[in-house]
Amino acid sequence: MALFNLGTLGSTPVVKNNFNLNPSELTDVFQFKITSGKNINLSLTDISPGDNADIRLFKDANLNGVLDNFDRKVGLVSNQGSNHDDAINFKTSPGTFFVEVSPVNLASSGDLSYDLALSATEPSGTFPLSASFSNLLPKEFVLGNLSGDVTRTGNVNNQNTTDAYNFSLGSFEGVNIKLNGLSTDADIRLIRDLNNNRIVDAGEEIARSTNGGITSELISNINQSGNYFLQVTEFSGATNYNVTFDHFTTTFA
Ligand SMILES: [Ca+2]
Ligand SMILES: [Ca+2]
Ligand SMILES: [Ca+2]
Ligand SMILES: [Ca+2]
Repeated sequence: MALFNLGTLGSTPVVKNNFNLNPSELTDVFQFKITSGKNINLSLTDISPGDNADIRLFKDANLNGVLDNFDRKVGLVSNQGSNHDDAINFKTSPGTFFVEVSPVNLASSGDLSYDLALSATEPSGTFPLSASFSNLLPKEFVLGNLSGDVTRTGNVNNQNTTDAYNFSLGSFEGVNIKLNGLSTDADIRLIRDLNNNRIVDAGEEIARSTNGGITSELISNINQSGNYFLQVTEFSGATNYNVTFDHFTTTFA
């Protein structure tokens, strides 16, 4: 096991690119602390083809500074198959945490590579009362190029504060995006990751819809071709949701 201590994690993403797992180094553990209540965001991307790694998040529950079997009794896991991205978004109280990256299977080369990004953003529900979106962009739900209307259902809660949908529009295509079916407040934000670093940088937010209560959200008339991420984010507690991508055609490219 390799252990990396990241110190105090804040909202600025910490990026660990091109890290490797292999039979002699099967697990990487990243240790960090947060000093007030935060949303911990983890994004495991660019897993090498043919490989599969998962991420687990544990709190140092017995406060001894070490990841041990006591801490492992409670944790969160993201275990998508193949080399699909893995993501965890956890609203939690202060403490020391451990992120464990471990392989499910190693390709014949026996050498798995991955990128990991971590951030701790301000949670919603406290002042200022604005939505708290993750600044990481895992491809959690891959819709591909939209060619017709798509509706997906999901749930956001304190153990999964954000869902990220990845889609693209071709020439002569557009989309209206609606979030409804809410039982508590949730919000949406649309991103174009122009520098393709899987992090939300200045100027990459296209639109957001952050109505209060259980009012539906709408981002309408998106009509530029390209790749997009839509984030669905908890604002005030657990809720199911329906997100609809209403596809239309345009007369211009
Ligand atoms: Ca411990
Ligand atoms: Ca996985
Ligand atoms: Ca970016
Ligand atoms: Ca809302």
